[in-house]
Amino acid sequence: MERKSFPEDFLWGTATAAYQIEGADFEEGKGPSIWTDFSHRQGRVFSGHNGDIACNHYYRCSEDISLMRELGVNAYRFSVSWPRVLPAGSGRINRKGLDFYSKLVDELLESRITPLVTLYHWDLPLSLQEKIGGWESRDIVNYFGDYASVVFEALGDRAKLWITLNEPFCSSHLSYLWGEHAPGKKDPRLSFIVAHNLLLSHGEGVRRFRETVKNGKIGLSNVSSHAEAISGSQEDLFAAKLRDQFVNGWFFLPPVSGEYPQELFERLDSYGIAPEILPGDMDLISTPLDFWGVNYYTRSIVRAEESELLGYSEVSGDLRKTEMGWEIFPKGLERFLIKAHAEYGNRPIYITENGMAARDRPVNGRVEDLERIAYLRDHIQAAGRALESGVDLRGYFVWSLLDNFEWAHGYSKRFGLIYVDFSDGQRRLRKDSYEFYRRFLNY
Ligand code: IFM
Repeated sequence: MERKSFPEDFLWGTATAAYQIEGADFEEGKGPSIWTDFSHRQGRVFSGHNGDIACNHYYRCSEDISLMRELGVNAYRFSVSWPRVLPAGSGRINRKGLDFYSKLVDELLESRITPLVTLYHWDLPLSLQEKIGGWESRDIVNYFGDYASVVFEALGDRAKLWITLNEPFCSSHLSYLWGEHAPGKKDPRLSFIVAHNLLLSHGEGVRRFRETVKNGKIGLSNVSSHAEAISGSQEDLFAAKLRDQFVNGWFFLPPVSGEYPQELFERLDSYGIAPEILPGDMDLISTPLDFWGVNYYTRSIVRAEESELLGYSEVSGDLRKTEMGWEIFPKGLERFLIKAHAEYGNRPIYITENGMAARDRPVNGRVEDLERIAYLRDHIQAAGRALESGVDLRGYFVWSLLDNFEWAHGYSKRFGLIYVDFSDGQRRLRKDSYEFYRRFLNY
């Protein structure tokens, strides 16, 4: 499948997130985030890695834009660091922080690269965690709204494509159910409260957007997983449904239907951990959004397990796996896109993340990441097939432009099209997959 099989205005890009690439974590007026704190706590992140310097993108931004220009992308997805803009989470604005993003947007536009801006990709200002418990408190909704308004006002005259939150599934459950991400708590009840507050904040973000940004579009990027039952038994099929509701439905349905998925909600309710819904909550959550961001990496296979909180357990599949241990299943992307198109409010869709971690090593100045090339080729084809089936697909963003700080895995997992040598001044080296994508985009 070639680029010309896709619509001419299709967005082809790469994606990154602030804490994963920027570095300069204590510089230029930036405040600490919950990830600054978490990564500096012993035993939380692989080998004690942290985002203090990361890819040093804050200081090498122009070089990274040149690399994108050479690549031939026409879009770039990045996130704004809330504590870089509002060091204490609210109140005083750090002008240097806003200027950084403003210049980034200008340079992208000069390079004919459309910016797709994510407001929140997991780096909550630490002061809000300490002051109100972060996402655990409903008060966060207004704090997020105020932050969103500051950023919309600063960039919204030029940046027209926006995402409120990246993967609220992770900021709730990875952070609060399994405790693997900041702030590292393990409390099922809290994790569903956090998920609810994230969705409320998403709605508030969309509301503020309509007040401020003219001719813009805003959406939500979700983890998107294709769930399969291990057998055709009724119990396993129901388990797959619960898994689908937990990962996908919980975050894809309420914004378009104003309702949580019924079966999972009832199950949580029976354990006394369903979130409390106040009058007006679901109206705010379902403030109409313009598009979906689909972040697709893998599938999951499940079997019924009544003793588990969520009614299922995951089974390891036998397909080839990436360095993250995730099965490679491009067909799942096609199926998920068709499902999202049919079940989640018939909105335009951007694949806002897709890519794989591999054990990349430079040999004589070259990184031959053949598996990644195959992965990208097969997923782009799957996206093309979904488009042919009638899905309103508008764009595809490779995760990621650069090798970067992969959260609890630190720098041990490499997702980039560009190799970053973290032991040699963050030197960049184009991998073979960069060359593959460049050719795909240019011919
Ligand atoms: O690196 C992450 C990104 O921050 C969110 N989505 C998944 C990616 C790979 O794990």
